[in-house]
Amino acid sequence: MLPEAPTRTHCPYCAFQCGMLMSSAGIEADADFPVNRGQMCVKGFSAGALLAHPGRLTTPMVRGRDGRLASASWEAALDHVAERLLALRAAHGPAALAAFGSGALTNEKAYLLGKFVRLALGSPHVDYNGRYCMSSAAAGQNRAFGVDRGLPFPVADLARTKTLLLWGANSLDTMPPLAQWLAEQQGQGELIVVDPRRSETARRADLHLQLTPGTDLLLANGLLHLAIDERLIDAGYIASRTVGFEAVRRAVMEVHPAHVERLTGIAIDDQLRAVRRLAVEESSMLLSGRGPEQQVKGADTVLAFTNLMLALGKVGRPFSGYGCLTGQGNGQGGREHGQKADQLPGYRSIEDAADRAAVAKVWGVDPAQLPGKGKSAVELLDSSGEAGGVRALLVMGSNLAVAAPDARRVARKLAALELLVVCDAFENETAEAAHVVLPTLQWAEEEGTMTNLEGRVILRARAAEPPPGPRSDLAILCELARRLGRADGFGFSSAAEVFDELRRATAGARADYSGITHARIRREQGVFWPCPSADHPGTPRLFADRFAFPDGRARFHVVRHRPAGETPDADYPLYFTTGRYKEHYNSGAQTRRVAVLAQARPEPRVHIHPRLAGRLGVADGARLLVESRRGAATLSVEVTADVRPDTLFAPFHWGGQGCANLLTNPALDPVSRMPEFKLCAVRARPAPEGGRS
Ligand SMILES: Nc1nc2c(c(=O)[nH]1)N[C@H]1C(S)=C(S)[C@@H](COP(=O)(O)OP(=O)(O)OC[C@H]3O[C@@H](n4cnc5c(=O)[nH]c(N)nc54)[C@H](O)[C@@H]3O)O[C@H]1N2
Ligand SMILES: Nc1nc2c(c(=O)[nH]1)N[C@H]1C(S)=C(S)[C@@H](COP(=O)(O)OP(=O)(O)OC[C@H]3O[C@@H](n4cnc5c(=O)[nH]c(N)nc54)[C@H](O)[C@@H]3O)O[C@H]1N2
Ligand code: SF4
Ligand SMILES: [Mo]
Repeated sequence: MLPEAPTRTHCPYCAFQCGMLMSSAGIEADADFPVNRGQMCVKGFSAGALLAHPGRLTTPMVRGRDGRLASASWEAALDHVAERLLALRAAHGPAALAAFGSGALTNEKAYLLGKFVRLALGSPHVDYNGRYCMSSAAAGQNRAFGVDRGLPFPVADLARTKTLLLWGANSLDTMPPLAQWLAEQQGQGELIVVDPRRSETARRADLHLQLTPGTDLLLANGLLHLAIDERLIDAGYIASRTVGFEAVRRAVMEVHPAHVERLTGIAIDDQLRAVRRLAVEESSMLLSGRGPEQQVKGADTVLAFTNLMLALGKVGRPFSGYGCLTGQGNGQGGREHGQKADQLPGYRSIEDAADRAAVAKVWGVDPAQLPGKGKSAVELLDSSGEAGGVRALLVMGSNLAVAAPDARRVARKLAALELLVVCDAFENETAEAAHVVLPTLQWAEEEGTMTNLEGRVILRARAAEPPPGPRSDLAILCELARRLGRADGFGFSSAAEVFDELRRATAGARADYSGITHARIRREQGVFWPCPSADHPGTPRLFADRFAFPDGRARFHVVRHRPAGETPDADYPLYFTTGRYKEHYNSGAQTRRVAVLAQARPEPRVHIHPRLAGRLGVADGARLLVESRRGAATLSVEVTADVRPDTLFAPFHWGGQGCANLLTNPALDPVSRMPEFKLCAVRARPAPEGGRS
């Protein structure tokens, strides 16, 4: 049920968190919200279809002895979950219980999920799908700058930078309203895009560097080499604001431009043009997307970017610096408030005594009661079915069966769980494997705060009447905690109450929200963290004077190119990379159910260069069987010169035979534990007759 008068809220999908007005007349873009300024993409405009969707889950479902999911009352379903959790804990200890959260969750939900796992389950194991998304960028920024806020400046600053380099981000499809800021930027400066594919965004660029997949780190080191050769670096800045340059200088001087040209495929002239543009006097920015980050060397690649921008003296200067374009709706806040295996709210560390003490005090427990660090997402799931591994998993806001790497293995791991509980508004592919499915409210039906890609904390207001049946994730966690004998600390009756506790738990921490209130968010169109007190203005721009290390200086790190987890060879001669369509969102659990989006993009297609298509003997629309060492997918062919002749591309928004993650490599970055979604080796041939997706 939608209100008659328009209500201001925000989109359910990506980190741009467009402001929208909802009313019974439909959804309109909010012209006053300063990030999207009256624009939205087709996903946001059509999001209302999710609320009244006939396929929506309305009652809890419990799998019976006959193996089928059948409707159950809330009482019965919650009792059943609690009994099973208690029994598994008694038999195998608390570490057999775990939860898997999401960057789609509000700050309040992410916070409460972390608290639930540590106190009500008593387990160290909580992680979330941001591990698949932001972990490499986060690891890099933390190590270089001492804090990780995706963009250390507002989106509006992009329009005013002289050179904007988008590295492996296809923002025109993944954040379409950003186009208005890019158009302004190109009106007075230059846009450079690094992507192995001629994406929509690359098409718009003044310079497109179409590198060999997986060679980003080498190219970034090569650019720094040229910057040093050409005397473009800023010695004064390096001396006064950073530490560790000398070792990096020595390491990158061993990286010869001709070698870089050979491996990356980027001509030295183009390397030179790019680095000269980045070094321009006034201002420049390097922003990365998932292209270079979702690799086994993603965290080091981000450090190669921060090295470059620090050496050029850009970070913290007006309209300049390094940033990453956060992906999920609350991909930023979701990585700050304790649903990560090694983390407590406010970016506190679960391994730091002072941080543990601060949070334990707010939670009213002894710090010794807080478990230690848990397993990261892929490892957590991998431990299912193994001795000492996870036996019960509560999933809130992720469709692992489609979105996690090596989907066949994921299916086996989900099947090996003794208890899989999925909280979702829809029966997604992961819910199909669940023992219990709990129907949840959707974005516009409940209030909560989100932190957008700029670090701006916003309020997603309730704009629609909740239907009878589904419940809020917050209520589900509180109800389960009570049944697990932990009512204390879980007596919340609104998101606002949870937010109040979150504010206290983050006071004095790196991501300090203590000065942020709902009233301020409404009045100020969002408040940027850190915001340590009610009279603090918030912090739209970081690093102008200092970095978040005790000495205030940024860190250089020596990072070296290394091969991908898997590279093409005689058996699997092609690169396979994955990404997104404008019309679909992530695992597609939501957008595949929206008619206009499903009609616009009914299926995944594998993009293939005309030369390769000719060699394989497939034409547009034919079906191609793509195989990796882990599995096979059958996809319909889209012949396009936008991909390299050595590379296939497919979106990952579908399950079934066309699921891109049947092919991907679960190899992990050693630091960020990010899987290598952007790169594996495959072979391809026309699908045998009858091959369908
Ligand atoms: N329409 C739409 N928008 C979305 C989403 C969505 O699913 N659909 N999801 C949201 C989320 S969660 C995220 S994380 C963001 C992601 O936003 P982006 O990072 O923009 O999205 P991707 O398409 O995953 O990857 C970007 C580009 O990386 C390129 N790439 C592949 N391999 C390499 C490589 O080796 N090096 C380099 N440099 N580039 C490479 C791909 O060709 C692709 O064009 O989008 C958000 N917005
Ligand atoms: N091959 C390949 N795989 C990838 C990627 C890639 O580029 N290539 N990208 C990775 C990235 S960046 C990401 S972010 C992941 C995303 O992939 P997933 O983790 O699967 O995330 P989504 O598809 O966004 O959402 C999953 C579910 O959350 C539900 N949901 C939304 N909001 C809420 C809420 O408030 N509460 C509850 N309980 N449920 C909610 C939705 O209905 C949906 O069913 O995929 C990763 N997988
Ligand atoms: S999906 Fe992202 S860009 Fe599109 S309307 Fe929603 S918030 Fe805006
Ligand atoms: Mo993401």
